[in-house]
Amino acid sequence: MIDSMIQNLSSSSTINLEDKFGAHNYHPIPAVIERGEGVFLWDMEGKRYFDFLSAYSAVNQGHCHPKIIAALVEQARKLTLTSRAFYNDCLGEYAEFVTKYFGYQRVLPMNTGAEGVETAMKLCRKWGYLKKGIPENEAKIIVCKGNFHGRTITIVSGSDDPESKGGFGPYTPGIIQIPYNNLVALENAVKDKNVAGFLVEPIQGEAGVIIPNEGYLSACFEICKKNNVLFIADEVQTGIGRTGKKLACDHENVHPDILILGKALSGGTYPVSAVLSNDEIMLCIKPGQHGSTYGGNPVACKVSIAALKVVEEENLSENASHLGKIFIRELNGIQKEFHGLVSQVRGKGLFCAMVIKNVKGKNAWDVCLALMENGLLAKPTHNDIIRFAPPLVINQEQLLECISIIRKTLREFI
Ligand code: IF1
Repeated sequence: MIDSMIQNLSSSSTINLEDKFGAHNYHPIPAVIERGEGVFLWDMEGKRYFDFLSAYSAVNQGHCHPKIIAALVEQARKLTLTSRAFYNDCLGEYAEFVTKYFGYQRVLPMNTGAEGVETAMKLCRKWGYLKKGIPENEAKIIVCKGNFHGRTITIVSGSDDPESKGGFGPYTPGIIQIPYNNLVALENAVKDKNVAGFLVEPIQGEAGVIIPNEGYLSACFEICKKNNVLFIADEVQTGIGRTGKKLACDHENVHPDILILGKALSGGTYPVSAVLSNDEIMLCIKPGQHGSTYGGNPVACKVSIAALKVVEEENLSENASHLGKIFIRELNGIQKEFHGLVSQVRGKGLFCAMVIKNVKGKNAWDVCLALMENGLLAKPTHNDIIRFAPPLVINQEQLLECISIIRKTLREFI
């Protein structure tokens, strides 16, 4: 009976099931995706879409990349999980590969981006007590207004977004908010000798692809170094080729003291995150003081190696840089052509956003519904901003086709 029910599901009946039996913690664009390949997604009725969200930059390598899936399947048939109670035959190889790939001495493997951020915060505090001499329980971490680092109670304790934070108190103490892209604010905040670290997104993704001034990151790094404060980069969304470099920090030659990765670390095939640092910082955490059941599991290790190799073999950072220049040039042209509807466009590599004015009672959500009808999937953030972030495997012909879809769609609103 159950099988027959499942076989007859359609998009609308699937949505109804989720609505009836699932938590209501999301309001998705009403596309029910059944299959993905490269830059494309297909819904249950077989309609094809260009994916311009990439699962928030987790699918940089394209949906179901054959080499990553092969690594996943091969390892899954052999050994999936031992926990860290024992060694497994993949973690050593992965630890060497990923630390050399990003230029660090050590990696602490976790699963989700939020776990990576929590790990970095615990590591930073521990370093503050053991190495900086901050009095116990007095360590502070600076974060930026407009941040999004995940949804745990400690992480939202540093959020200024009422949707993410409201109603989840009491909050974790020791997190200081300063304005993003404001060096004076950071210089003032680090004067507090109990500050252990500065946690920052090189580009604020959820805030709407907010790109700081040229030189902001390198200046922040220098302020942190001068004040013995750890510079912690959350590259969960900006990393692994998205902005046209391996890491967004690479645009300013900044080497974070602690680097947080997630999402595309597995090419969207498996929850994999990682915290990278040097011996002096990473070895502050001793056996039994941190970890997780799945952290560093064999499947995650093999999938992550395959996912990172794909980025190099297919020159995905370079492709994002090259096509990103074309994309932002075309978006600037679209902004001028539709200036009554589009107030701003911005982007770096294939990490772009368009700010939509409310026109005739229509908003960014309506534009995304129309884009969906025209075969392109994107989703607004903060009501008026549409993020455009296709998989980095997109080619120029596909990008130009998507630019035509965006133009065609906007014409429907003027
Ligand atoms: C959702 C937002 C994006 C992140 C950065 C850590 C994490 C994220 C810079 C945590 C995760 C995801 C979460 C996902 C949607 C998406 C998102 F809209 F929520 F804010 F990308 F902007 N650091 N971002 O962007 O990683 O624990 O999710 O693996 O919660 O709906 P995670």
